[in-house]
Amino acid sequence: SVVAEDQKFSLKEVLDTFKLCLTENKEVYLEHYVAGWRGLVKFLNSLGSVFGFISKDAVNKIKILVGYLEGDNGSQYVTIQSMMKYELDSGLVDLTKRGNHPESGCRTLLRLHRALRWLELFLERLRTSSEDGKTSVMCADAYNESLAQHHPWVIRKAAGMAFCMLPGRLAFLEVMNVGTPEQVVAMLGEALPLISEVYQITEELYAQNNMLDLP
Ligand code: 1PX
Repeated sequence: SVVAEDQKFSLKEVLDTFKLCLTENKEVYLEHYVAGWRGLVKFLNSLGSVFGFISKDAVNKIKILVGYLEGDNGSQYVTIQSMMKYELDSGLVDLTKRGNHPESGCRTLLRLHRALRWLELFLERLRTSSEDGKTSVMCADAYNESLAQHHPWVIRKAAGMAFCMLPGRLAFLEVMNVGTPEQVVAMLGEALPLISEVYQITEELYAQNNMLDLP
C-alpha cells in the first residue's frame, strides 16, 4: 500500500535529504536536517520494537524542532546558524544549568548532533567491515566512542542491550533497500562525506558559541 511504501526506509532517501542540508555558503537547513533524522527513525522502527525507546526520544526531539520551524518565529529557524543567533540574542537558551528554556532549539539539536557522530562512526565501520563483521559490535564501538560519553549509566546499559538485538550484517544491509551489499557499501561511501561535513560544520558552530555542553 501507499502507506507501507511511505514507511519503508531507503538509504537513498536519507542521502538525498543530507545532500539538501547545506546552503551555498555552508549553512545548514534545519528543515532538511530534521527530515534526515525522520528517515533514520523510519529505519530504526523497521528494526523492531526493542529500539522503541531510542526512536521515541529522537521523535520527541524532532517534534520540538518542527514546532519551532512551524511556529510564529519559524523564519528565525531556517538554518542552524540563524536558530543559534536568534535563540542566543533573545536569551532563549539555558547555557549552564536547566532553567526557563529546557527545550531550546539549540540544546535539542545538540542531542541529535551528538547522535549524528555516532551514526558517522557506525556507518564507517559498516562500510569497511568484512562479511563476518558483527553489527552489534560495530554499533557498540561507535557508541562508546561518541554518544555514550553523554549518557548516564542506565541509558548506556539499555542501549547496550538493544545493540545485541541488531540483525546481522547481511540482513542489516538488506533493510537499507539499496540493492546488493556492494551497492550498499558504495552508497555508504557517497553518504558518509556528506554526513561528516554536516557534522563538522555543526560542531564548529557549537564550539564557536561555547555551547558544546548545553544542559
Ligand atoms: C543508515 C541506517 C543507520 C541506522 C540509523 C539509526 C538511527 C538511530 C537514531 C538514534 C537517535 C538517538 C537520539 C538520541 C539523543 C539522545 O542522546 N538523547 C538522550 C539525552 O536527551 P536529553 O533530552 O535527556 O538530554 C536521551 O536520554 C536518550 C534516550 C534514549 C536512548 C538513546 C540511545 C542512543 C543509541 C544510539 C544508537 C542507536 C542504535 C540503532 C541501531 C541501528
